[in-house]
Formats: sequence, C-alpha cells, structure tokens
Amino acid sequence: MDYKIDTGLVAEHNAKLQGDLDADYAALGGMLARRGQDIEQITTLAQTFAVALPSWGVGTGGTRFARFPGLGEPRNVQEKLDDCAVINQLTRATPAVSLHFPWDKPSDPSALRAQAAALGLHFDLVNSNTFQDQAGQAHTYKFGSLTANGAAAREQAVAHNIDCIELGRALGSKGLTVWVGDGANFPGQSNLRGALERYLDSMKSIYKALPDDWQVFIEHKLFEPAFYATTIADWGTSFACATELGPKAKCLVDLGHHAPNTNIEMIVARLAQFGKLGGFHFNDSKYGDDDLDSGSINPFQLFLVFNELADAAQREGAAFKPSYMLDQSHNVTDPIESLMSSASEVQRAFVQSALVNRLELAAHQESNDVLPAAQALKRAFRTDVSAILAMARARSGGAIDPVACYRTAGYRAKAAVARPAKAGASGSGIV
Ligand code: LRH
Ligand code: MN
Ligand code: MN
Repeated sequence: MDYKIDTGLVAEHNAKLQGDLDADYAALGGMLARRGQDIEQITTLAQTFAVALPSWGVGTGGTRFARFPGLGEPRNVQEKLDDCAVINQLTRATPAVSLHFPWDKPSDPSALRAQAAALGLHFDLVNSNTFQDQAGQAHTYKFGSLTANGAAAREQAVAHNIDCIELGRALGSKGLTVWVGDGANFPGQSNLRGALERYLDSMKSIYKALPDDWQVFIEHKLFEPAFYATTIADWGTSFACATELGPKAKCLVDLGHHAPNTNIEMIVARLAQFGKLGGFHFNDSKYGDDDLDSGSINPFQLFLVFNELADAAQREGAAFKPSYMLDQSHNVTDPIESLMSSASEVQRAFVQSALVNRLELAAHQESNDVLPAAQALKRAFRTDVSAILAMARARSGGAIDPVACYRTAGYRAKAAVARPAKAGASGSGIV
C-alpha cells in the first residue's frame, strides 16, 4: 500500500494516546453495559462505516464570491487522490472518491484506477457537470442544459452525461449523480411544466445508456443558480422523475439543498419507504446551500437522519444500502482537516443512531408515551461516542486523533513545496 503518511509516525502518535483512550473506552463501555449495550459490538459496527470523498472537496472551494487558495493545493486529479488517501489512511472511513467531470477528468482512466488501488481507494458515483459552460463547448447552458429549449444544448448535455457513464465505467464506478442548476430567474421565463418534460426526455436518454449494474441519482436543490424556479427543486419532483425513469433511478439528498428548518429526516423516511433513497451528500448549513462541514451547525439533525436510516436498515436488512458521500466547500480551513472532521462527524451520527434502543422507542411510541420516546433519542444523541470512533480508527490502522496526527506529519507543508501555487486550481464557484 502506498501510504502518504509514514506509518511509523502514525504508530508513534497512537502509542502516545492509547493509554488515555483505553481509560475513556473502558468508562464508556461500563456506562453502555449498564444500558445493556455491548461497546465491542458498536465498535465493530463503527469500523464498517464508510463515506465517500468529493474530489472537488480537497481543493479550496471558496464561496460564490471568492476563493482564497491554500498552500499545497492539489493541482490535478492525481494529487487530489493523494490527498484523499491521506484522509482515508488517518480516518479509515473514506475508502471511496466521487469524481466530478470534467473538473477531474483523467486523461488515462486505467492509470488513475491503478493509482487509486495502490492508495487503497476506489471510485464511488461519478458526477456530471452541465451547470457551467466548459472551454470550447459548442452550445451554452446559459438558459438550461437538460431542460434547454434548444435541442442542440440538450443533446450536448445528454452526451456529456453518457461520456461520464463511460468514464465512470472505466474507473469501476457504479453510478452517476445528476444535478442541474436549470431553472428560471423570472416568472414567465420558462414554461414550468415544459421544462420538466424536457428534463425527463433528456434523462430517459441518459437512463438508457446505464449499464445493467448502474444507478442514476437525481439530486434536487431548492434554488441557486436559478432563483425563481429550479426545475428539480425538491424531493417530490425528484421522486416523481425517478419513478418515471425506472428502478435504476433514485433520489440523492444533499442536506444543504433544502429551505431552513425543512424536516430532512422525514424526507429520508419517505424516500426509504418507497425504495427511492439513493444516497446523500452530507454537509451542514445555516441559511442555504452553505456547504459547511458536517455536524458543524446542526448535529442533532444529522443524528435524526441516521436514526431514520437505522429504522430503514432494521426493516429492510442488507438490501438497504444508500450511498454516503460528503459534499462541502472550504474557505477558511485546510480541506484535508475539514474532510477528516466531517467524515468522523457523520460516523459519529451513525454510531449514535446505533445506540438508540429501538424496542424501547417502539414501545413508547405504541403507548403514546411521548416524553420517554423523545428521551430515548436524546439519550443516544447525548452519548459522547468519541472513544468508540477513536478505537475503531486505531483498530483499523488509522490515527486516534487524525487532525493532530496530520499536523504532526507536516503533510501540507511538504505539499506546499512539492506543489508550487498555481492560480485557480480546479474547483467550483457554485458548490
Ligand atoms: C450543487 C452540488 C452538486 C454539485 C456539487 C459541486 O450545489 O451540491 O452536488 O455536483 O454541488
Ligand atoms: Mn451536492
Ligand atoms: Mn450543493
């Protein structure tokens, strides 16, 4: 395995922290045992958790208004993979990468696949991009891509998605996520129903190009860049389209793509109930599509989403396997640190949801005993499972404290030397 951080350094880091961790773990284990829960079972479960990294997340994404490039930013997809490997080496929770095309289009897909394998990584869903014009493209997406009035722009957008499938196939990916910013900025700008009809028409052509073992995920977003009417604005539209397209089409929930205070866990429950929950883009937000780090604003919401996932998993067993991906943008932190922290916050919510006593919760719900039902969730949410997360990482070969270990290793400083700054490294202005 091509480790980017010296394994001796990780071992040394862990050795220093192991004693304290053992003590914390024993205390937490004792507390959970009094609740009838076996910490070892939970730790083993935590070790199975995985969330994919967004290739676009390892560069400084910035905001809509500016980006402040950081030192040692990856300059190409190969360097992005190297950074993803660091995140996975230290967290052991991010073995897959979700690529965005054409931002991270490899010139040699099989070489990239080999590099990923050497780094202990593989490729999750690929993402198409028809939300901005690319250099040299024949038809603009200014007035829409998959929904454009002009057939030529629509066909170009469909062809790009089919190219993404082909490229993804060569990389060993098993699905495509489609997010379009198409919509209108003025009432009257476009026929609302007509736009969705054209979207479906385009998506049917993309759907036809899916290999048998592939899925396509429809990602909805309330607004931006279309500020009056976004064609795929909500989970209802996404669900209707996925249903119309067929069994290989599912819905993707990006946590940031809803109005503030939307009950996202209920959306998750609905999509799971009707077999259309494809996956997630995890991030956090306060106002809109802020792309803040997971768990940084509303960790209780994240926990409640995982509580619904735990319910669905219990009902449906191994067949229930939504894809987990991060989708965030960094302006003021080192992206590697932020992504490590987010992966562990999503893993935390997963572990906390496993602490919910589902039998007890169901009994309280059955007898309409409201307060104990709410307390059953709060008890799990309030439990500090940090020692379980750290133990899971250590046992899987990761770092007890990934950010501290990463800083000790001086990876960014070394990258700053190896990767001299280049203006405008690839990334998006609309994430
Ligand atoms: C759109 C979005 C979508 C894109 C990514 C870069 O806001 O969430 O997932 O592909 O950002
Ligand atoms: Mn997203
Ligand atoms: Mn987004």
